[in-house]
Amino acid sequence: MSSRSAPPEALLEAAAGGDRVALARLLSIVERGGKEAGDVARLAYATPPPYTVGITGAPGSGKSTLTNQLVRVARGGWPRSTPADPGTADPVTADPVDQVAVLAVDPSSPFSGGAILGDRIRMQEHATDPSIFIRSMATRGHLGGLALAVPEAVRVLGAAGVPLVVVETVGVGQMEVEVASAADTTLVVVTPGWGDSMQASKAGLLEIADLFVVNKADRPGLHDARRDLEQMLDLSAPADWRPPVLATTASSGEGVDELWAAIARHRSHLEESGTLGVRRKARLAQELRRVLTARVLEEVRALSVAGRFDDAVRSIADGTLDPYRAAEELLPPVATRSDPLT
Ligand SMILES: Nc1nc2c(ncn2[C@@H]2O[C@H](COP(=O)(O)OP(=O)(O)OP(=O)(O)O)[C@@H](O)[C@H]2O)c(=O)[nH]1
Ligand SMILES: [Mg+2]
Repeated sequence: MSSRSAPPEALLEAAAGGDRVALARLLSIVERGGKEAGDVARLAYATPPPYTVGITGAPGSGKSTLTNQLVRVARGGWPRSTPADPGTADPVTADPVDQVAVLAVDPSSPFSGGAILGDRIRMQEHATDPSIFIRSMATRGHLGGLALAVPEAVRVLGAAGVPLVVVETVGVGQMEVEVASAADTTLVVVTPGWGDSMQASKAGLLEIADLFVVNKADRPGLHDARRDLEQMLDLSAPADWRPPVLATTASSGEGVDELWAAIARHRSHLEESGTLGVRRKARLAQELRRVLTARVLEEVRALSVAGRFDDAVRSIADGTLDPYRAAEELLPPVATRSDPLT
């Protein structure tokens, strides 16, 4: 059977059995969006989500190198750490991660070129490892497409049996932040000397970061970067989780074990406090809002090419109609439509 024409059920079954081509096809469907993506969603959302780690930060800060290292460490399993003993990662792994998927997301680029090609090369040491699945996702035309596609892709990976998904996003703009924060644990990567260049985005970063990573710790300025972040955290409203600031040298792997242990601690914190469920629900609400928005925009697009639209424009030009009444006629207010949820 050619999996190109295979129904989503068959593709997902094959993907869960380790068929990477089937998994890649499912993700391509999700990336394209539309009705087929909806059919895949019906299956993907029936399974609980995988644990998701988001990594964001300025271009070139070392996210891919860090992801590469994290994947290596994660394959050893979740470190055993208890709240009473948060500093140490037990070398005996409690819960080996038998599969890891990496989604490299580039909202700034409509093509899977440049930076992502570089990522592929950096991830090559894992390329032949059957337990690691790497995929890049770029914007395919429609605005907001990635914000819809990435969470669905994560769910597809989960439904295919992948317990851990790392989502790397390039950049620190609004879209990147939205994509990155669609994770259970969000890492914000900065480098020594980051402060001046990212002044404007500091507040936004603070909002999404569960952990700060000062990467390129081998470069001068580590101390200042850490102090800068700690001061910023001091000024923010106290919460039950204060994002720790970790230092890594991704190119050598230094600090990555500690980073992984900190991710595990954050996960334990979320699970034990019940925050994980609350946050996931909030993200689902956000996702549903996005899907609704996309539908409305689709309707608007369809309306604006219909004959009735041109008629309305003519009437507005004649002075017999105004844009607001025209809009109401073309798209009746929600209250007057039949409510699909009742
Ligand atoms: N000195 C030093 N260089 C590093 C470190 N980590 C990464 N690099 C180098 O920094 C450059 C960028 O690393 P990437 O991992 O591609 O950074 P990135 O954040 O994924 O980059 P984009 O995806 O393009 O935004 C590469 O040349 C890395 O080898 C580090 O800890 N120390
Ligand atoms: Mg990268």
